[in-house]
Amino acid sequence: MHTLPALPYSYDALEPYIDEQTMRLHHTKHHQGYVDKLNAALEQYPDLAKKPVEELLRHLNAVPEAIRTAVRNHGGGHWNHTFFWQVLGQGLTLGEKDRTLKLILEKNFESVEKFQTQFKEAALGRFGSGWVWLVKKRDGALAITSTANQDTPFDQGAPILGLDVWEHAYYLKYQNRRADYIEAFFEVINWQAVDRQMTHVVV
Ligand code: MN3
Repeated sequence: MHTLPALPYSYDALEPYIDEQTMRLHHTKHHQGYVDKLNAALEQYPDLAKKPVEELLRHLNAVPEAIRTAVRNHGGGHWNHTFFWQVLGQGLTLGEKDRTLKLILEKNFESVEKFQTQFKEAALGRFGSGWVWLVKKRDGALAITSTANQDTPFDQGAPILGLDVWEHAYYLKYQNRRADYIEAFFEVINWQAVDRQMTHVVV
């Protein structure tokens, strides 16, 4: 059985950038919903239910067709949100401690500002629901990419940062103003967690 992981901070920890009510609903209703539906899909497949969700998502073609779409959507939803909660946090700016990461961003995007501009463009350009990612490719270079719905970016590289651009992630506070939500996101990135991803991911 897959379970909803606890948030690594309180529901109001990201105020005023991401509001408490959105975080509470997002975690206890949306993320919980993906976990429940993933478990329901796997109920008749005890061998698959034992595997880490990432393994199922990386080998979707090996998942029986009867539950493949459910695993893709709800398993993807579970993995994506679990990852998303980890890369959020306050007071963890891209400062001296993350100098290496800053240099890596500068090497790949010229400057942190240009990285943010490109990331924002990708987030605004994702039509409908989906995610925007910073991924580390096999050659070690970083790239910004986006996926529809709850699809994961594993085929494009190892995700080291992600942003949920589904309306449920921002509508209560920002309504149709996705751009404002993206700007707010830049204020609550846990750069130490991103740095950890960068150092430890296996592409
Ligand atoms: Mn979401």
